[in-house]
Amino acid sequence: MKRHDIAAIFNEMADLLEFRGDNPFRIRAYRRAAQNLESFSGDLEALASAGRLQELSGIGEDLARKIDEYLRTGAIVAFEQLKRRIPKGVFELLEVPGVGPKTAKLLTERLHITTIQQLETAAKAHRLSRLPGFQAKKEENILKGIQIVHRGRSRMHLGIALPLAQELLAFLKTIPGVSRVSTAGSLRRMRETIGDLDLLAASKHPSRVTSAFAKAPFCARVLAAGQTKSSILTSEGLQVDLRVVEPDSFGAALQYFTGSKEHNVRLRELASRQGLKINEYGVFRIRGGRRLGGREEADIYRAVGLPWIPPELREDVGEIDAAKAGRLPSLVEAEDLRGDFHIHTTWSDGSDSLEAMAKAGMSRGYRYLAICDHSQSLKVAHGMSVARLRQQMKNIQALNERFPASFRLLMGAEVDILNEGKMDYPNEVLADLDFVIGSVHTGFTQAEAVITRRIVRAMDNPYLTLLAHPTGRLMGQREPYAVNLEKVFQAAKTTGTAVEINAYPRRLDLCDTAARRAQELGVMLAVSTDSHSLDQLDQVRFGLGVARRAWLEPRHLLNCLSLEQLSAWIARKRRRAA
Ligand code: DGT
Ligand code: CA
Ligand code: CA
Ligand code: ZN
Repeated sequence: MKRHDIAAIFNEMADLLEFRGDNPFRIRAYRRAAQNLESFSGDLEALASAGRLQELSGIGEDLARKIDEYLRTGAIVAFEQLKRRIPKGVFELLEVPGVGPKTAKLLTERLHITTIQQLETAAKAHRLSRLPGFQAKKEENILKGIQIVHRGRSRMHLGIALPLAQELLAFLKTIPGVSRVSTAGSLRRMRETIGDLDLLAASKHPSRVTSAFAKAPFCARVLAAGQTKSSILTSEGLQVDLRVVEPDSFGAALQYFTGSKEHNVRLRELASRQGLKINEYGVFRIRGGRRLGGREEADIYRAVGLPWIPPELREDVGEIDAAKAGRLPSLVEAEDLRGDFHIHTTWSDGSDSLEAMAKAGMSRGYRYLAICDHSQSLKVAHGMSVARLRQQMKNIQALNERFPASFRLLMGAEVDILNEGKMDYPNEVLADLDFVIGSVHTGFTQAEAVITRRIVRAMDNPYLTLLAHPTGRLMGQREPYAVNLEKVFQAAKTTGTAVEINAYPRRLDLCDTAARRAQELGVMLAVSTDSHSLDQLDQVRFGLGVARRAWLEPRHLLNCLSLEQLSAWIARKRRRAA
């Protein structure tokens, strides 16, 4: 949990430095370090006490010292000093999308606005538009941003909630007498955001578990404490509901508290038509009350004549009918993935080298990684000139000669889709690449017809293999652009272009329902991580969650293909266009 705290501090330092007009490189270094800390899955304290913090990507001597300081003292003096030099209200204002450090300065100095509430009132009264350099449009955007803050505060995205859940489960397992633990609720169903976190433990001595839980270091506030139930708030502001049940009812409770509520209602209807009753203790005959099971989740489904249904499908979206008909999908699993396509390195805005990324890919058991750094026009992300791209391709070829035959780096690029669908590299350059991603990184406010045509035209390019983050949304920060996905999917199908499920937890783009629709239309999909450091390869699990919620099987995903099948798939589009 400490790494979340430190990441939050680094992000805040970046904002405050920006507010003060500090060196942009220094600001970026803090942001990158924060990102890397968020995705780091190892033991930070162990690394610190071994004096090895600098092995983390993006962490140099200075940042390592600050992390160390936080771990030892619970604070970073430089941060405290910086904060004291900034007016108080700025912190809250900076949370609003559309309010950057410069705007925050104007708002505090000219209008003495120091809360989001005051900002909302002022914007509604059009007092912002009287500020120098302010347009009505900007005022509108700030109001939209305030809405996002309100929404974003109520639910937490999986990228934060899932690692937190794992830490809490690990804690529960250490309590004597706990025989089984699991997540439940929306997190177990891998929804993209979590309202509260539901946890389940089996023990014959429930009150020992609930009281240990309420005294745990991560517990910031106890909301409700009972013998078998406990609700707490963590320091991250996440509410956690823990239930402790008899080992013999663990399966029934897990089924009940995993939900969704709608799925459970359906299942109970089905049960009652068969003279059965399901509750959190088990499944029972209504007549006579005989208990048919409840230790395992599958007992519940079996009693009503169904196979076990994976949690990701339990949304009352046809899963019970599919189960009845024996037509549940064989959902894609982590082991089915043979590679990742969306990988950044130090050649653009990533923080690890080609070789480090390749090794991380190999150690995950991948067969290939497509290196896709940014293209020339994306200057803020150090997009590569054609000459640099060619140089990188040479380096990749040289590395491949040294790697075992079971693993290949693919020469790729994440190429900006410019206006009117023009690609940011000429075709003769694209033709020399193994793998081409196309992305929209500019013009997010274009009208639906304009941005849709732009993307559809890009897909006509024979070298474009994968359309990345198709809607551009960033949860809590940026709404999707106005693209018409239905038209994009049709074009993807006819041109033979794959569409990405970007696994970056703030993106998850496509989302579950859109990905399911794409699959229904026969579009090939890919789960890729958009990794900017080697730890982020792990974020594939969030994309896998989306893929499973979209009912995807291995055959629907480009990165479940062998290298040979993948090359053939890419070649087919190129040939068709020739
Ligand atoms: P969330 O927390 O908003 O992300 O969504 P969930 O699905 O985790 O909802 P939550 O935490 O309110 O409840 C967890 C599970 O407990 C829910 O998925 C199903 C079960 N549950 C809660 N309330 C009810 C209810 O009134 N009826 C039924 N059948 N199940 C319920
Ligand atoms: Ca919940
Ligand atoms: Ca709950
Ligand atoms: Zn990218």
